[in-house]
Amino acid sequence: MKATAQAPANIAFIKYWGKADEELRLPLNSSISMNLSEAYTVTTVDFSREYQTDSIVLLDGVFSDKEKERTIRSLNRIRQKIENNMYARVVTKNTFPKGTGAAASASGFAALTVAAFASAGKKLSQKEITIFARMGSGSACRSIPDGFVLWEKGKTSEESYAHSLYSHEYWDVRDALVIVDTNMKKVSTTEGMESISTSPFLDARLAALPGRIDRCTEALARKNFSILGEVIEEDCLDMHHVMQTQVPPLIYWSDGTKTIMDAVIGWRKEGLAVYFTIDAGPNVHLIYEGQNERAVLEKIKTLYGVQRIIVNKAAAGAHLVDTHLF
Ligand code: 2P0
Repeated sequence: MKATAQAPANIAFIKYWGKADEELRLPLNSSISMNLSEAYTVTTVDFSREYQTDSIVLLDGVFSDKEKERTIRSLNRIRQKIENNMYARVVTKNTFPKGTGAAASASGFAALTVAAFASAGKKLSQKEITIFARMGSGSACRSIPDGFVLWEKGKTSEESYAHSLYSHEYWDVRDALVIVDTNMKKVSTTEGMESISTSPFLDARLAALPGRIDRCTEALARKNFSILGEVIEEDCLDMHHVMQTQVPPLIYWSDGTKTIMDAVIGWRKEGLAVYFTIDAGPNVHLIYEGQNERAVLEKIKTLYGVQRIIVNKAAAGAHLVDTHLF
């Protein structure tokens, strides 16, 4: 039976960087994110006896062999759970450029997991679905629940799941994803994380994280935007500090990235409440409240090197939709 799911990308306020267990994708730390309304993946899965093999197609793009293998490993875990040996046809599309730090793997594995279980007619709890999505790509578990999401690191696979802290309607926080570079990143996040322990600053990061998680959840609870923005920026810079001091160093920033970081700090001095965060790529997410959108967009337009801006509100989590891709 065909089933189609739509899943948002998410932007981490407190980042996931480093695994305690590579195979299960258990993270070294808990993380917090917001789902993005305009950056999402739609995936149709059809498990059927008619197919002799799995086929995986990305519309408007190309999957590498590695990515196909990883998708098939996810399908295998799902087949084991549903006790079924049927092959699947998978067709997927993204609304945003792949490999730009816009977390296509998060929305991709979230949509795949929801569509695959629905195609097999298997109902799981949301918690269980986040666990299966996590094994595809860690950050994918955060794209399943609604709105503002906490991924509990947990010590075992069953304990490492994501849940909603607040719905997408709770607070009008926005994320303007400023694209300065659409080239594929050179080092994948999975590969990059493998050498995290070579950074002399990892221990300091891990020691600071529980306090940061508390500050972030408290800022959300109180809707205190300046505390939220400060902790988001602090954690972004801290994660990139670790990345940049790994061996070999991972430097995801380009000139365009730094131009925007500097500009944001300047705009704040002028009284505009906007903060930046950056994932494993050169593009910059600007975080601000809805009431400041016009002012933020006016400012971005003055910058050199901006290719595209994707303005996001907080979004619902992964869900089934009626229109199939084939
Ligand atoms: C995050 N990132 O928390 C951080 C910020 C990248 C930088 O989660 O190996 O693609 O598939 O579990 O989920 C990217 O990590 O890594 C990520 P895998 P994933 O959003």
